[in-house]
Amino acid sequence: KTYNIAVVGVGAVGIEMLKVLKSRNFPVGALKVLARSERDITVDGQTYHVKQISPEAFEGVDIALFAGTEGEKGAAVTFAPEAVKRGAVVIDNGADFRMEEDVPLVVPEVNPKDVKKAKKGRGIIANPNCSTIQMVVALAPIHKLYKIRRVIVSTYQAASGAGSKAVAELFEQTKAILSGVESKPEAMPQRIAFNIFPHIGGFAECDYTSEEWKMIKETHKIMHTDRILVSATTVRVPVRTGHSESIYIETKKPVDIEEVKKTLASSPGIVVLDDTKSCVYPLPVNAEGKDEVFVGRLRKDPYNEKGMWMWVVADNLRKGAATNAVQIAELLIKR
Ligand code: 2RA
Repeated sequence: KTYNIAVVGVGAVGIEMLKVLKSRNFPVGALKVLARSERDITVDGQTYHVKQISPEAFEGVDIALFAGTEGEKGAAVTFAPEAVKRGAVVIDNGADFRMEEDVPLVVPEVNPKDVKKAKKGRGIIANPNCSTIQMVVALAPIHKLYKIRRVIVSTYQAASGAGSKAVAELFEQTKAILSGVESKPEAMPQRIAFNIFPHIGGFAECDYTSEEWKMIKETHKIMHTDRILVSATTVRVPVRTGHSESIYIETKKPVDIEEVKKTLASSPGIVVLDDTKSCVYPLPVNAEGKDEVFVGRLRKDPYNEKGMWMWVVADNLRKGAATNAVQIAELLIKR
């Protein structure tokens, strides 16, 4: 059996969705690629005809993957209900529906059963924010072992999380500065070349950014508990693709770090890279193009038997966006 798929949006995430559908051999029947304007695009040597989005374009579509644009009231607000009306299930990578009660927010390794709620709800499943996805994949098995009480996380987020224009800015600015020319930020709030800044999204409640609130609220929704006290600082770094996170965890029961390593290594979607003697730990350059979440630098807090650290890296365009969305589609067709 095959399924008719629509991919909406051909920015960094939309392109990755096309690649992931192919690399995971998703049983695609007819494929529609939709965007604001009609054109042809080439991805990995294959040409796709992009049609202009309209309500009628969703006729006959079984699953619509919206690539989503962070922070914008994107195409999903207008067109997701139109797609659902015509019988499709929508998987939306944007932020518009994530916190709505009748829209499940799903990470297949953590809360796969929540996809069921889509039918009774609005026919929409939300894909979480990239920095949340990789964190909860690594937290969930530890929560099962010891019950997590508190999480303190600092992120090191790549330029591609802010879109293709931000990646171009990283490259252009780096070249400009190396040639002695100053260059003003346009796609990002501060200079990114040879710099980092603790500012992702807009500033919101209690002086946390919207990205930091996403890591708190989305974690609670996905893990079905608001008793994990999450506090985040989100930082943009001059990396092309691959978000990294330094995560401190406090648990209810004492931590056995060898047990954590074993459990994470056998958990779905996780690769443990943790051999400090040989300088092995996860790196964004190695995670680029991969679907898994990489975990390393696992260590106990020497001053707290219920405390531990880990370093978590994933490709923000793949597991942080496109791969997670396609995995949700895989869950749907299994049902
Ligand atoms: C970022 N949160 O890295 C984003 C993308 N989803 O800016």
